Amino acid sequence: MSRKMRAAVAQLGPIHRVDSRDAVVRRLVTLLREAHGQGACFVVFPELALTTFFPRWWMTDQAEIDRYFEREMPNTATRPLFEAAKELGIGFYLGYAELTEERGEARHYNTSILVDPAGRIVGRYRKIHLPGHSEHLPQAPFQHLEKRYFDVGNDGFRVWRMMDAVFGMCICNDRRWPETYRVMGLQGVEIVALGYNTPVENIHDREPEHLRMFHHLLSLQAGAYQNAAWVLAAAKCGAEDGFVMIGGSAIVAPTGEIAARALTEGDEVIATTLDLELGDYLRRAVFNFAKHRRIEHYNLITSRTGAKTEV
Ligand code: CDT
Repeated sequence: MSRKMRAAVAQLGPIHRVDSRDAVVRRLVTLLREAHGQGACFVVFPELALTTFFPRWWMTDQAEIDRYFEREMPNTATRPLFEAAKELGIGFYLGYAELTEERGEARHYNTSILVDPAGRIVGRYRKIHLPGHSEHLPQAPFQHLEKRYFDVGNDGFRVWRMMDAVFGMCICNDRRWPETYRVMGLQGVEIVALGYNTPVENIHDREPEHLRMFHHLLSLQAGAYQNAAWVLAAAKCGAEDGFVMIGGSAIVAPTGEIAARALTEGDEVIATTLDLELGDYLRRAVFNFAKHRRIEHYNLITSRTGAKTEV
């Protein structure tokens, strides 16, 4: 039986520090309507889609930091997005900064949610591979303070069944790590949704700019192919207060081929029809995990974090 689903990725251009949540949500609703107009029943928005990419700014006042976080979801600002989704019958993935309490202590997560076409939150993911640093780097052109502002996610890499397909989620830097996709692949993931904010410049090690886009697409394509899944990746991009991030939002097929790709560095919707059978065929033909994986040789993957040369 052929299983097809039309899905979209909604790329966001820059969000500046002065931009209000209400203004951003109006943009998200416009993109959601456009995705629906293109026939999509699911749309992916970026990481931290409600604010500027604030980890680039050094801040010491916790109240100032917390202004970038959401204490509940939906809330007053985001409710119009949930209502529009319900009205149109379209599901979505949304990234945002989550402030919650665990055992009486404040916790800060870089979070994404999976929302069904009735506007209900059916899944939550908290970013696990937090990049960057926690100390102030005054000489750097900008900061990348995810390790300072966020706790490491504590929900693992899970999957959810929605609209007769198996969905997984990850966020930005997670897409570079093969373990991210494989843990979901082992749970039969068919569609991996992810959002990202990737600066054009790598502040840790100078590298040619073209490699930023190359490594982004390489990661998506390898993750998709090796796990026979569709990968839907949404950028927040362009120059936020002068700090430029890559575009390149893409929909990648389980074959590893790019099925659709954004052309701009602004608000843009791309859509394609996902043939879920394509994943089924690859899971039978090449990546039949049960038949070919050799877990007795994979122990180091979970017992060792850093590389160590012993010869
Ligand atoms: N947001 C995010 O995770 N960005 C990282 C930048 C890495 S360079 C410190 C990324 O992997 O794109």
